[in-house]
Parts: sequence; structure tokens; C-alpha cells
Amino acid sequence: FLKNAQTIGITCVPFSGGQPKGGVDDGPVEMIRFGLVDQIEGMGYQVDISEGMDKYRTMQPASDPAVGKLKNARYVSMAARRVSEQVRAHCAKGSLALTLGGDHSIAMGTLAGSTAVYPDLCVLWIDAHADINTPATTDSGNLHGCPLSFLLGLCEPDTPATQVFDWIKPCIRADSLVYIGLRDVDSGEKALLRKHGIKAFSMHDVDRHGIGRVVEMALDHVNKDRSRPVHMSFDVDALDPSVAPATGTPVRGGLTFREGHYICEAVAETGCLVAMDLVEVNPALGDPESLRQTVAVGCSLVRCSLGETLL
Ligand code: Z70
Ligand code: MN
Ligand code: MN
Ligand code: MN
Repeated sequence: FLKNAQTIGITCVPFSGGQPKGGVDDGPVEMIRFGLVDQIEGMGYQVDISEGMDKYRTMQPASDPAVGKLKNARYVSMAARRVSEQVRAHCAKGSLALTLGGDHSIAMGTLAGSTAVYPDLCVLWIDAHADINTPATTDSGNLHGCPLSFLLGLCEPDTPATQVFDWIKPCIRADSLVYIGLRDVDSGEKALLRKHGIKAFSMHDVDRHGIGRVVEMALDHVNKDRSRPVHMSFDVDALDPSVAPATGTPVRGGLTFREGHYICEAVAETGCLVAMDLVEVNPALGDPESLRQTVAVGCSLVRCSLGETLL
């Protein structure tokens, strides 16, 4: 694959069906309103926005009864499928696919799309949460807590849930995924991480080793010689709530402003980034200053991932 794409293919996903709180569907429009497109163009990139801001709500099925415990399963499946087609098209053109969420269930689409073009890519999942519940292990039934189980092929086979998501084929190997930032992991998820030997750097590891060493170890695990394409899926709730307050599930003890940016800068330095998601910015939560701060940090993380440096 070609390192350092010259075009950024943006997919806006105003979607909130993977969790119960409204407002996260306004994440993309707020990041665009903050000037993200001009900022990226100002760095010398071409920008290709594949679709407007039409709310995904118009494709919400009239009836979408729970599938087992899963909520809005048909709606989430349709939205993610549409996202996958857009991300696949951006990657197929050689653009870096930047997806602005929306809740994290849309990663079923972004990774289905990116891996269709780059089957050998590796995944950096930056999050407070592991998002690896299966239809059987989820307590909440919120699909933003489940995308990785579908992508890794960990769901119990031949169930109504797998039928609704039958277009998703297992596309990520357990040894091609690494987490940074975890601190709110369900017991069923911990069992899955252990069973499948999935590498995860929690906040405990960040405290122990420092962010520089953690990112180096994470990249060494999935991309030893820095030759594989990288898809980074960044949930803004990986950051400490003092840094990114406007998100649906803030968990204290998160990444500092600099730790979050360091991850993005180090990934940019590899030249291997082919896709990035920035998700779970919810402008409806908190006061105007919390909103401005969270949108600003989201845009800043994106710019750093695309190569913005301090000096
Ligand atoms: C929990 C669940 C989650 C984000 C919350 C939480 C998942 N493990 N993900 N907020 N971004 O409901 O499955
Ligand atoms: Mn997440
Ligand atoms: Mn999260
Ligand atoms: Mn939780």
C-alpha cells in the first residue's frame, strides 16, 4: 500500500442508534462547523467529502423490535452497511478514510469497509471501553458496546443477531487488534480478551510505562516493522472527562490532553494510517464550553493523526 495519502476522504455519520442518548448524531456537523475541512486543507491535503449531513434517522425502520437483548439492531446494521460502502470507496481510491461519528457502532461499517480494501490492516482501538460484547454477553443491549465482536467473528453463530448483521464477515484477526486507554471493561469482555489473547494497554499500563512506551509496544505488537496499513478507531471517551466532557459515557481516570495527542502524533509518524474514526462526540451533553472544548479536541486529534506537529 502507499504510505501518506494525499487525499482525505471524509464520511460524516450523524448516527446515534447504537446507544440511548440523542445528540451524538450532531458530532460530525459540529466538527465541520469548527472548521475541520479548512484545517485539513490548510495542511496541504485534498478533501473529498462523500456525503452530506442528512440524518441517518430517515433510514430508521418503522419497527425494530429487540433482537435478543440488542436494541435498534436493524437500524444499526443498515447504517453501518452504508458507512462501509463509503469507507471502502475512499480507501479504494487511495484516500485516507476519515469517519466522523456518531456513536461507536458505526465502526462495524468503517472496519468492514477498510478491511475490504486492506485485508492485512491492523487496528488501534483507543477507548475507555473494550466494545467487544457479543449479543450474548452484552448487558445494556447497546450496539456501540459490541462492534468488535462482529468484526472479529466472536458472536455466537446462527442466531437472530447474526442474521441481522449477516453482511459482516469476520475481517480482523485477534492478533491484529490492540487497545489503549481501557478502564471500564465488563466482566464478559475481560473473559473474551483473555480467551482470544487480545493485547490491551489499560490506563494502568499508561501509568506504569508512560504513553511513549505504551504506543511503541502497541505498534510493535500489531505492526512490528511499520509496514502494515493501520486503522485507528478513536473514541473521544478515551480522554479524561476533564479534557473531553461532552460524551455519552465519561469515565474518570482517562488519557490527558497530551497523551491523547501523543498517540495520534506517533501513529502519524509511521506513515501507515489508512483510516481513522473519531466517534462519540456528543454536543448535547454539557454546557457550551464543554461542547466547544470537546469538539476542539476532536478536531485537534484528527489533525495530529494527519501529521500536524508541535514544531
Ligand atoms: C458497556 C456496554 C460503551 C462507549 C459505553 C459500555 C460500552 N460495556 N462504549 N460507551 N463508547 O454497554 O456494553
Ligand atoms: Mn467506543
Ligand atoms: Mn468508549
Ligand atoms: Mn460502562
